[in-house]
Amino acid sequence: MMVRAPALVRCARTARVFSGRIFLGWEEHELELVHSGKVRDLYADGDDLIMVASDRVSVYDVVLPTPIPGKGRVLTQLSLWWFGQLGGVIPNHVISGTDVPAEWAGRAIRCRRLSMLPVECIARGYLAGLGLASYQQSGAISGVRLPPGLGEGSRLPEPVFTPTTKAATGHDEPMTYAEVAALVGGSVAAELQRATLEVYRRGAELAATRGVVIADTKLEFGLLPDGTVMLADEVLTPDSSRFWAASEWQPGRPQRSLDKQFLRDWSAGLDWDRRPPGPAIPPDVVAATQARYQELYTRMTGRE
Ligand code: PZK
Repeated sequence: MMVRAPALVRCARTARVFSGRIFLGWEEHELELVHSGKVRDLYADGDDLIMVASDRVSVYDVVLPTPIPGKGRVLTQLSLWWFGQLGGVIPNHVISGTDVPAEWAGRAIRCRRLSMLPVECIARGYLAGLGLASYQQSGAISGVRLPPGLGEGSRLPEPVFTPTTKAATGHDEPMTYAEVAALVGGSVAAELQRATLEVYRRGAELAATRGVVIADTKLEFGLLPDGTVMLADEVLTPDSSRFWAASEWQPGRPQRSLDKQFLRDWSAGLDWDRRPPGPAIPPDVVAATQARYQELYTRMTGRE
C-alpha cells in the first residue's frame, strides 16, 4: 500500500455557522484527499465529499501514462445525467454537479458522505468478465444457477444480481445473496438487490433504444444516518459498466468495447506484458478514444 501525504486543494467556498445559521462564504480553504482510485479521487470538504474524475484511463487494469482529454468531464456528466434519470428508483448521494472548486468544473460532484456498504453490487444481463469465468467453472454466478449452453457475450434469460466482496487489496470474490444478507441485514440486502436490478434494467432498456448494449454494471451504495439506502459512486459509466455496440454484438466471442476498443487493439500489437508501467498512447489512438467517449455521451443523453 502506497502512503502519501494528504494532497490539499484550495476551494473558495466556506460554510460557517453563526448562532445556528449557515453562512456560505468565498474564503479559500483546503480539501483533504481521502481516497485515490485508479482514475478518480475523493476529497473531504467539511461534511461533504467531492468526487473528482481525472482523464486517466486504464486498459487491462493498468493505468496508462497518457490522459484522454475530456474523459473525466464526459464520465462525470454522464453519471450526473443517470443520477437524474434514476431519481425515482432510489435516492442518491449527489448534492451538486456545479458547486465544486473551479479547477475541477465539469468533472467533479459534491456528494453526501455516507456509511458505505461493503458490497460491490453488480447486475449482469450478458456474460462477460468474472461472470463468464464463474459460469464456465460452476454453471452459476454468486450462487445464481444459469441455464447450460451459454457462451461469452450471451444474453442472460433475465438480469441477475451478482454481488462481490469489496477487497481492499487483491481480487473481489463473488458473494451469494445469503452472504450479503448476513453482512448487511436482510432488509438492506433486499433493497440492494432491488435497486441494482432496477437501475440495470432501466439503463439497459434506455441504452437499447440508442443502439448500445450495457452488458453489466457495478454499483455502490451507502447509508444515511437514519438507515436510508442511497446510490453512491458513479452510475452507468463505461468505467463501471461494459458498453457494446448493439450492431456488433455477436455471442460466442469476446465483444468489442464501445469505449476502449481502440486502446485494446493498439496495445495488443505492442510488446507489452500488460503489467505496469503501461505504454504511452499515440495521438491518433488518444483522439479515437476521446471521440468514442464523446459519442457515447451524446448517444445516451442527446446532449453535445
Ligand atoms: C466512497 N469510494 C470509492 C474511491 C473515488 C471513489 N458518498 C460517499 N460517502 C462516503 N464514501 C464514499 C462515497 C461515495 N461515492 C466512495 N470510497 C468511499 C472511491 C476512490 C476514488 F472517487
